[in-house]
Amino acid sequence: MQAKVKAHTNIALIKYWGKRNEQLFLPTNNSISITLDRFYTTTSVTFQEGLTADQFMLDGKEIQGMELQKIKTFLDLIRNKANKQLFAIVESVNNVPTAAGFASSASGYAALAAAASKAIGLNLNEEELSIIARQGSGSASRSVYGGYVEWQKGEKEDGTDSYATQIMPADKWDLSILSVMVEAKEKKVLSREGMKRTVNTSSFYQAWLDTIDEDLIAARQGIKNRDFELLGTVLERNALKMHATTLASNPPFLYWTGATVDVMHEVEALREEGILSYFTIDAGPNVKVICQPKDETIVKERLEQLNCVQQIFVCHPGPGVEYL
Ligand code: 2P0
Repeated sequence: MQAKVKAHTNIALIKYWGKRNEQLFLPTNNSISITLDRFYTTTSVTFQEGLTADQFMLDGKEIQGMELQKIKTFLDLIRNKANKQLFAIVESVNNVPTAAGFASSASGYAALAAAASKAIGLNLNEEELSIIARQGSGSASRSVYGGYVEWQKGEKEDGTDSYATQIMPADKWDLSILSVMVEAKEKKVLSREGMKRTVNTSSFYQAWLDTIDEDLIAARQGIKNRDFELLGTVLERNALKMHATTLASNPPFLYWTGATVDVMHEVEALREEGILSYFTIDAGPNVKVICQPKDETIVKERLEQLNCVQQIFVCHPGPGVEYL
């Protein structure tokens, strides 16, 4: 009763920013992402007779307290689905630079969902797996698949139609995603708390909801037609809109620093010179810059010249969950 899985992080092009049901992780809107090749979590799960509690090892260290409780609650979903009440040993290794603004929750819960469900003997298809992963962390629903992915918000209140599907595999369109690390400080408002405050108080949140469909339509079309300018324009606009909702929250909050804005301006300058590149920003100060592989070297060089840039990690579209 053992399985080992590797799952990759993803970067949202159209953001998941708000839940309609916090317990089931049901989002207010669909989101679209690219699964990345370079950053991943490897997790092995062993269900065993005779254990008296779940055990969780992360990067070689035994984890207790709240983090262990979260894993236990998540494993309960899988135990209940399989109707088997056995405890597990979970061993995870993160290859994710969390300081660079990548959350390990997407790859972490996608890997855990796949490894635990296989180990316990559930034979889930990708949609069922996505539904389980979603209940660990919303963005994990997308990391089940490789390449270009859309998480359907679903209509039902029980969450059975809220899962991700693949728009296009990774090998159909290569793009360069440069993760530009400007600062390694802890973020002030965690994304879970930030999206909650936004939903509850932002005077711009209705505008976010009113315009999400047009962004989704443009992003899907940009991906399917491999129209980089169309995709880039909409992903940048969508990220700025997400951050505008935080500014109109009560109390308001801003994830950017001066360095974030410097990178944004450099991306704009590159575009004015005819080098197409676009930025997106998640719940922190770091920036992801997306360009075509032919421009990867020049974009990286130009961004490295900025004093505020500490490090740049270059990623490309990558695979979904892999059973090892
Ligand atoms: C996203 N983010 O679509 C958005 C954009 C951050 C900004 O998904 O509460 O860790 O675990 O469902 O998935 C980060 O939030 O939140 C996130 P939970 P999650 O990638």
